[in-house]
Amino acid sequence: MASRATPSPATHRLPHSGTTMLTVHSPDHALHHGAAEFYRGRLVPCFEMPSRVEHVLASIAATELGAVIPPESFGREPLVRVHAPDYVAFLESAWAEWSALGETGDALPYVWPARDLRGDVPPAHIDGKLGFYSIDAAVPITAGTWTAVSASADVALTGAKLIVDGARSAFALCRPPGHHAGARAMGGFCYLNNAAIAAQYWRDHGMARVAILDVDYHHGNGTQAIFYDRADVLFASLHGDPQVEYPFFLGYADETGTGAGEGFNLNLPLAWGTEPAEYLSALDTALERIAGFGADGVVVSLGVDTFEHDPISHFKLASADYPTIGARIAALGLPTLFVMEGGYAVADIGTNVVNVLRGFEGG
Ligand code: SP5
Ligand code: ZN
Repeated sequence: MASRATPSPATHRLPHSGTTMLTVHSPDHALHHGAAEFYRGRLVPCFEMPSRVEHVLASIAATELGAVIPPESFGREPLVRVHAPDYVAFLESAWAEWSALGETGDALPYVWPARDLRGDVPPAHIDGKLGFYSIDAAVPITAGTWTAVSASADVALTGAKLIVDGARSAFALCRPPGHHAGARAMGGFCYLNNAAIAAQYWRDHGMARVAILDVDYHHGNGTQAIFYDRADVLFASLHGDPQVEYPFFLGYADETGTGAGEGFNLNLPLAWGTEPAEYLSALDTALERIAGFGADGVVVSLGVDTFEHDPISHFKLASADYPTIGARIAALGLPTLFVMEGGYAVADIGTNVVNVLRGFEGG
């Protein structure tokens, strides 16, 4: 019941054959194009830009990866399985409320309910809502943001459904990314948590245990928080040490889960300057934990901001290291959904992503 063509047994296998992995992509991502994010006292151009996706699509087209297909629409229901309904409503109405003020530039927050303030009362005014529902000022809301973020979630859900329907793997080319978005907060270029939405979809469609492997350079604080008290979804992450790296306030090794979720969260923080050998050793630690968990499937939060030339990150992976990551993930032998997260060395993103996927496919 695979939704893709099965190669005939007589088909001669070329060196990169077996690359039947479908990519799910929506052009609606381009409707989200923030101008600026707040960084060190000034507004700087957004690192998270539409051309990222175009580079990945170009690399897919230039290789022997499988077809690119559009997403189905899943509506609101799978979103509110991991996000609070009031947060989803905020994302949907934020631009209309902002533009009603007469503002024409991007919406950004400027005040947050930090310690000693009320964090339990959503304000009525859009200025208050922007802070209430965010962790930072790297999440501009534009006229097309809601269309883009809901399409990005549909991309992840379509990939998840392909696997429920029998595919071994799929690549959800999500944009905007998702792993910094919590149940009720945007942040770090993320609005809806695509990986978490996909993992929950799998739980709701027959998988008893789902693992999420987060290989983005930054800790997936939103994903961790969403599943922190649950034993049915294991979260394992390799990332820049939060003592010196965004998101700073989550991602430490002593965060192991709570309540029923105790023991089902694994953080492997790594120092600035981490070299490939040390990175791959940490990856093996995460993969061993996932193998021991007995997952029915694994969602990979695939950021390639671990690249040595990434403009905002500090690991030392080369393009030639990415096939190894894919191959080691494949060795789990599990249904695998790759969900695009970060990666800002724009011209190299395509090469690095396709290298992971081809490494997974054995190419
Ligand atoms: C999905 C994802 O990878 N989000 C990353 C969010 C990172 N936000 C902090 C950005 C800090 C920008 N640093 C600029 C350094 C310029 N040299
Ligand atoms: Zn990242």
